[in-house]
Amino acid sequence: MLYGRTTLSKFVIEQLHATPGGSDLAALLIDVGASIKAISALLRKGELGGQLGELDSRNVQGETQKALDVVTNDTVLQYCEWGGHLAGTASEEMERVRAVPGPMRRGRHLLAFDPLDGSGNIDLNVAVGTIFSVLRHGRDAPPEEADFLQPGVRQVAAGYAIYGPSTVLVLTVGAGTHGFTLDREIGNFILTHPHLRIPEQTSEFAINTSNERFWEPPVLRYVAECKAGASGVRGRDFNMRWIASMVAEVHRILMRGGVFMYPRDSRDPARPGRLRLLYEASPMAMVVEQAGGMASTGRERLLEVVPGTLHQRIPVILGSREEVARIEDYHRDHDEGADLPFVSPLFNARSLFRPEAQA
Ligand code: FBP
Repeated sequence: MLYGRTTLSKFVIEQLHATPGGSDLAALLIDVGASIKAISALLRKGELGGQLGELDSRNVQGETQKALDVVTNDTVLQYCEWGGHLAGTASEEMERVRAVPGPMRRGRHLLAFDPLDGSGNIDLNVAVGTIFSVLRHGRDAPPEEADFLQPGVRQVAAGYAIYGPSTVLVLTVGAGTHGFTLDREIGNFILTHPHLRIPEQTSEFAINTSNERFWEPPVLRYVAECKAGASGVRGRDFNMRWIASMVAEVHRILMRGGVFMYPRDSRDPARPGRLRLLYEASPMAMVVEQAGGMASTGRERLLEVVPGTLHQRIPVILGSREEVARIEDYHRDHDEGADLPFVSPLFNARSLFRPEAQA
């Protein structure tokens, strides 16, 4: 089979050889691929690997760290720092930016990553993933936090790996989104899903409805319409999914369409969203846009948001283009006060939106 013969290495070398800095980026992505193979091998052992369970430590977000959060973070560093292509790294598990330590050679790229997204699922044997984003480092000095604070449109590569029944690496270098399946027997990622396209329409949505009382009216309006299905304004039934692993949600959307929301909520005013901009939202937004989908905060294109801090959180709405555009319209209606006829029934008849919950 033709596609079975294109390895990740061949693909990135062919895609990037003619672009400035392309060989370095290709070499870095091959190292990222190697780290993903190592993580995949580790995760497959499950309980037998002796690495499951929680640690006493917390990460910078105050979340309890799993042993595997730390091990997988170290794995990415070990595989990617030595090659001379990276200037520094930032990760969910590291409070500060880490410049590539001497005597290793320092390169011109920055890698931001979440080594084990959905790690709450790891003990349950449910799919988890690694998310990564590559930016350029434009100066000779070791990188600092400010060097990472670039909007997602400046990413030169982004992607994720999903560790499920098979391990799949999904990658974009700005020319479409492509999926590679790990062939464990030969140890290579093989191009199996070239030019992924997200269907523009969908009847599937993913959101954690236990947060409903904290949502804003535009999200309440959208979800209420989906739930009303064929009996409501959408005139057709919708289906809901929630895996609690963003990688698994995004992967499903790439395979068959859908919309994923972790929207702004009022739980904690200091945290307008749950997901981290630099190493979760931005790379997924690039993957989704390059596959013909759309990624938004509800009020602006995710890829244009300029990060203010390394671990900034952001509302995320992404997936099938027509649905995300619709949800953006609902935010616009709300901000212009044009949605009262739609949200007032939510106040009155169905009690979905309680103003006191928004205070
Ligand atoms: P971690 O990176 O800490 O695992 O958290 C991110 C995440 O797992 C996302 O993948 C997912 O969308 C979300 O948290 C699920 O959170 P919850 O189900 O608690 O709302």
